[in-house]
Amino acid sequence: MRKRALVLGCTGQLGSYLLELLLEHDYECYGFVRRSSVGNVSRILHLYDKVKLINGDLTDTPSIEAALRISKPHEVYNCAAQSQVGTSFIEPIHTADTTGMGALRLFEAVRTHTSLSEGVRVYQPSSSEMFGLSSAPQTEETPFHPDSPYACAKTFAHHAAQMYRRAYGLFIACGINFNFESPRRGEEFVTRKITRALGRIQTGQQSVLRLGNLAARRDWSHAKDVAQAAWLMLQQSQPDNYVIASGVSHTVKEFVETAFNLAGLEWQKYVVVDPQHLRPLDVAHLEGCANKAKAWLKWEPTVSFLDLVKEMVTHDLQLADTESRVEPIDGRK
Ligand code: GDR
Repeated sequence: MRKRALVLGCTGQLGSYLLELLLEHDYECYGFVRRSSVGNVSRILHLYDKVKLINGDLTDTPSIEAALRISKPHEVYNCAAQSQVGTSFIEPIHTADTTGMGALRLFEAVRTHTSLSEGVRVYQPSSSEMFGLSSAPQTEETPFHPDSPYACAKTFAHHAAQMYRRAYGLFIACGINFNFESPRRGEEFVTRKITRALGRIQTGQQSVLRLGNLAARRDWSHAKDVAQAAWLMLQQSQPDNYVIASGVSHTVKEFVETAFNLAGLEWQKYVVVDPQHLRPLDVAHLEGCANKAKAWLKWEPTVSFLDLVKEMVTHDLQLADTESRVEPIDGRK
């Protein structure tokens, strides 16, 4: 029998890579999609005829229950959230409602719904942001010090996942994900903001790149590798928590330098530190130790920092080049 998977947040970076992976493994795939008047499906357009999409929202319990009823999943991947840390300071309630309560609504819907809870396996993406100021390298045992509304919401969801395991025997596995990137990364996150700006600078469409904290140190891996880890977690006999990280960290400044060097540009000529992009609190150093995932899941990150930056820069230089050549038709001619 073909396995069925429901991917919440399937239009996002991680959700789209997960759909590809699950289709490769011959799953019958369902995607849970938030309605949007401007269209938010560009990352999964190439999968449209292979995935059944169900409209819904993590703030709306009946729509989650309907998605579970329709898809009858063996595996549920909760990739839906308000995932921007900076935005969470501006929209703390919305972030708590989607990222924190949204996960709880899903767990509760799985628990109470049908015969599902018997066999269904749930993947919950927890976040390295939960560690806050705990010193690096961080492991599954490192204490949490959430320092943003987003981190608080993720910590709540992480604890709820474990409580649902213990109280009801639900299979909920948590990937404690460090930063993960790709050419599909949203443009408001720092890596993609940098590579998109680089392309526009190269093609004369932008002259200045305004950034915030250049000293922040992050552990960046490829989103495809994180999708692979998520799937592996649900193939185990027991649910557990796993740090998913490359084990190497770089500062935002190092990302900028690497990207600009690849394009042959001097970053100092273009980058301006703008206080508007500083957060009220910003985690200084995140660097994960993924030994547990390596030992139990046989997971390994496959893309180095340099190859990740290269892939994003190459993609965004091409994209900007294409954009720069789009000329509206002059209706007078
Ligand atoms: P992060 O990712 O907050 O680590 O969370 P982000 O790319 O937004 O920031 C990384 C670091 O860069 C600094 N920074 C800037 N960030 C943004 N977005 N824009 C800027 O202009 C800028 N300038 C400097 C930030 O202050 C920060 O220190 C990501 C998200 O994907 C979360 O959902 C996920 O849980 C964690 O990674 C692990």
